[in-house]
Amino acid sequence: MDEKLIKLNNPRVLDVVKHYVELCEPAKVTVIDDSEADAQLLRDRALGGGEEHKLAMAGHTYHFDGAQDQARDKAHTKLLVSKPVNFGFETATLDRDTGLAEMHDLLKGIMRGKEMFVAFHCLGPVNSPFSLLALQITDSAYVAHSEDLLYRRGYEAFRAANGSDDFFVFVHSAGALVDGVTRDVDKRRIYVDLEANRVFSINNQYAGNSVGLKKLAFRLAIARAHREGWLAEHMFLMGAHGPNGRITYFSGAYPSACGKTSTAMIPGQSIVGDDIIYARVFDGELRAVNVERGIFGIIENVNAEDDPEIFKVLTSEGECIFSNVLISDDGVPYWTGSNVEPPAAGGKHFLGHWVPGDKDKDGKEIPVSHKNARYTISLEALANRDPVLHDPHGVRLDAMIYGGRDSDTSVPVCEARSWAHGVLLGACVESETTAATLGQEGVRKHNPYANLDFMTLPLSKYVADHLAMADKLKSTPKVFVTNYFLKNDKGKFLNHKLDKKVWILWAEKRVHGEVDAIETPVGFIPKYEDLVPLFKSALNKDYSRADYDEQFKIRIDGYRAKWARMAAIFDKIDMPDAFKAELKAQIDRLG
Ligand code: SPV
Ligand code: MN
Repeated sequence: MDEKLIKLNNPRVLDVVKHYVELCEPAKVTVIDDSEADAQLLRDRALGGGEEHKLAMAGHTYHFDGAQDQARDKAHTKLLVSKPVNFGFETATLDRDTGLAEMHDLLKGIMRGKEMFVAFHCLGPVNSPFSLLALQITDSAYVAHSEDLLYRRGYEAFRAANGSDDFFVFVHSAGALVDGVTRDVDKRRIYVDLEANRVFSINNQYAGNSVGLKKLAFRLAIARAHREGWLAEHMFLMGAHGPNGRITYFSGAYPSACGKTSTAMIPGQSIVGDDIIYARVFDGELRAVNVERGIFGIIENVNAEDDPEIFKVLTSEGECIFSNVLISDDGVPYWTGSNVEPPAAGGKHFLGHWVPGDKDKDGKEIPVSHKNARYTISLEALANRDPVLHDPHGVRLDAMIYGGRDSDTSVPVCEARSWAHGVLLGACVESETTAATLGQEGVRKHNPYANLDFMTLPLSKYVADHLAMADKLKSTPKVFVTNYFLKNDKGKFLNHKLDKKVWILWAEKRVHGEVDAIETPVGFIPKYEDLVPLFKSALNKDYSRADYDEQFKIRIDGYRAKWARMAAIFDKIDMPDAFKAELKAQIDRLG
């Protein structure tokens, strides 16, 4: 038995590891502790095993997921349930016994000839009342390496937990590899076993499927938070910098392609995290931490002008894993929207060799990188990282934002009338499909709290937990909704990308009661005269009355249509009475 395992003095850890060693039959088992030597071992193994390759820049590597493994596999991610559950929305479930039996068969011998890594992590800062422990078993050094960049090391935290059996378990296998890429994606399965706080994930590498600590742990955490009276949210966490050095912490939930990372990265502000938070009440205050310590971010459109901080990290020495981008013959990564021309000779692409102008079988041009191509970096690398990142007490959350994508109705920023109204607005987040996704453009997708893909609770319970926060808090955070995508009738955006800085700084002032607002049926909107000085100081722009009128007019017909859509959805779900009353009041006000 491995000495590092024995030292943990944890019977459950020993049982779990023994069980999966016997079942998966790896050729070798390597236990990872918090040492730099073990982190280096993972980097070396990822390179040696062909899952990652070196790039020209020191510390940079690249990884390809297979052509069929480029995004989260919703259809094969299933919640194991012992009896049918009415979630109030579509979610894939599977009878627990059936799922466990199937998984047992699939795991049998899956690691033959491979090395099994056993790694320990802490979700949230170490030595923190927010944090949870997680044990990852995987045969993918790429997964273990990614987790080392994205999560805090937790071997010592496990030791300190003194034999506690309270930890999440993730069992992953990339399955058979060809050229470092999963072969049997048709047998990809991700089974979430809420009852045992564990998740199985096999025959995949894309981090949204494979990295247990990310969206797999998040699903377990949502259910756990409900049981224990706290919140696990699909939210960024950032410090908005107000007057005289004041920092006000905002969290925000946005469906993908709605501006989440760019809001967390607004110039002049500070980032704590870009994806997942845990929030708890202490002494009547809602406080939050970033569960992660890195970013697994979409690389498309990251360029020197729009994302200068991230672009700098991606083009400087230091640890960074690029996935599914173009790799030139001289080991330089290229991606769509970087404002850097790929070489005429092309290079290696996740689909094979690629040269500019290559077309797919339908005659469509193949882009430089996959639209979900990613970078994996540590937050430490970012110059705008907030120093509170590892504070075990977290930060006081003063505001929450729900961001949608709507071309024709919603104003750029609007403050909810109350906490309960904010809970309603979060439940009614919608995002229009963009040209970048398959299918028709401009179709509105309802995505409550930007959390639909990860919800492991009936929506009614999740909403009830949010409503109940009002009774536990001395004062509730202010809630805002944003829409960066309003267009005029000629299809032109009404706002510049950087305008979001003004909306956030306005919201920051609202939190502190420093600016007034206009009450409308849908919430409070900014006054023109308060935005003018913010546009000037933040962006050095003269903001015109005509622009304001166009952006902030209340498009009653569009709003009525939105709330009719919402009423139709929520009529079919058994929601809490307070929620139904809020929804009715919203519709009545618009009437
Ligand atoms: C998201 O899709 O919300 C992400 C990336 O943050 S993934 O890891 O795929 O979930
Ligand atoms: Mn996410």
